[in-house]
Amino acid sequence: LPTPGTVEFKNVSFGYPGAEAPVLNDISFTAKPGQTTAIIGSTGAGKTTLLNLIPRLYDATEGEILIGGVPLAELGRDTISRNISAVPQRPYLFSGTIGSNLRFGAQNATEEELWEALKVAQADGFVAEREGQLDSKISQGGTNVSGGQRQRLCIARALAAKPSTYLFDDSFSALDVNTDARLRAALAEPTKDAAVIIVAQRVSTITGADQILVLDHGEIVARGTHEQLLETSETYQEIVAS
Ligand code: M5T
Ligand code: MG
Repeated sequence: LPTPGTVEFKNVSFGYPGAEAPVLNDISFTAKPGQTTAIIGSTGAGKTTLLNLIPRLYDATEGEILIGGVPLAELGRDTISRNISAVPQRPYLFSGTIGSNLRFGAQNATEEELWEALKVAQADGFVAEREGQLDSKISQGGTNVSGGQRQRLCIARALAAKPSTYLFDDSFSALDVNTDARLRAALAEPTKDAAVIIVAQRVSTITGADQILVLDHGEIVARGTHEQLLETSETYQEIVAS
């Protein structure tokens, strides 16, 4: 890819098949490598839908999405999945070992690399305590680990794949504030050359973002840094106050 990582939305609109009203309206932004782009907005605003368009879970109804300057439609599924790691809002583990779950998308990762990813994701501690460690079994759907552990294992899985673009859908809100802060600080180094897009519930998760997009009813109603938005956006002020 010419400029790997860059995600560009050009006047993107989207409606779910069969639904009357569009869920996203005329969305334009660029998420650059080495930067964090945050998306915040009330429930139902369209944050997950927006993220899901990037790995082509759905295709935009109007407009265009480019990755590394290339329209999504021209990139093969393989290229897309090799370059993008997405941590979904409801992260999923399949039955198998912790190691095999982490190697999904990173088949050749060494054990050392897996532990490194676990460490960044603040998951090394509880994995080390489990009998068998990387070989310990995960039940179907990951029901034998807690929700927060599942989330951190999925973050570790995303890191192990070493993609050029990261998508985190509300991946930090199940964590306590301290773990959230530690995890995001640890993420800085391994994601330093990647485009990182974070959907967040908590403002504290994204105050350091290079750009924050405020999404409301499928539209970007404001954008800027935390400091800029505090001055310019009533919607953002309401989110901060809530
Ligand atoms: C935005 C509708 C949803 C809402 C709007 C995922 C999904 C959503 N919707 C569908 O009709 N079908 C679907 O498969 O689209 O929903 P969202 O993108 O999930 O919003 P969000 O991520 O900002 O909300 P939340 O609660 O995760 O903060 O009208 O019904
Ligand atoms: Mg969502």
